Amino acid sequence: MIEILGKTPSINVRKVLWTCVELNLPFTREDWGSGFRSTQTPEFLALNPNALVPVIKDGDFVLWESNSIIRYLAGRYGGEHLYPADPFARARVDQWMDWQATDLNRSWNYAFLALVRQSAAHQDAQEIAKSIDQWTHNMRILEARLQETGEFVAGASFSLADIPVGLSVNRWLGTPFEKPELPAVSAYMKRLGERPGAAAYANSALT
Ligand SMILES: N[C@@H](CCC(=O)N[C@@H](CS)C(=O)NCC(=O)O)C(=O)O
Repeated sequence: MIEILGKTPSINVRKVLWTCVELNLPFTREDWGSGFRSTQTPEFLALNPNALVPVIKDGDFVLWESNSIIRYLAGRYGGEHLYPADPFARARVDQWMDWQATDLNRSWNYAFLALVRQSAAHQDAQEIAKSIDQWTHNMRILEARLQETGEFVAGASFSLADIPVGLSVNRWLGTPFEKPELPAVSAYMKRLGERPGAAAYANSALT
């Protein structure tokens, strides 16, 4: 049984939870991270020296970094339909997963901490506006991509990349500021919402 360490408000933890649902993989989960058990304890740091969630234990095998974890789970537990072996198809999935973890994630950071987490250290109006601009720019890139595929981010079928990207769209929708119409993104979220993993972990109760 896979053990997941991490709280559900964490988007990175929810990547792992949603992947388990897609793979029909049983798991247990413990609440770790700010607001729950501290990741700064020697016990947790021995598992992940970065003091970040998620961490998984699969028997004696311990792994951190959410995207590495979901690639591992797909690779070990029959997820070739989510993470194809063909190098071209796999590279396209990796491209969008890495884009989410770097450019997209970086762009929302300030606005999300200010407007959703209400962080006192993130209340500079100019920085909020800059973050919203960059986030919107990236969401327009996603809109163009989804108009092109008409289905999912890596192509015609659902893939591992739709998990981080879908969770990110959910975060976009759940962060309160004026947003442009992005019709292909809206249709994409409806499509994803039909999946039990998305219904559980990419919904309006969780940003
Ligand atoms: N690159 C890491 C980032 C993990 C991360 O930033 N986790 C946050 C929660 S989303 C965290 O653990 N924050 C510290 C805490 O909650 O104590 C990954 O993708 O797994």
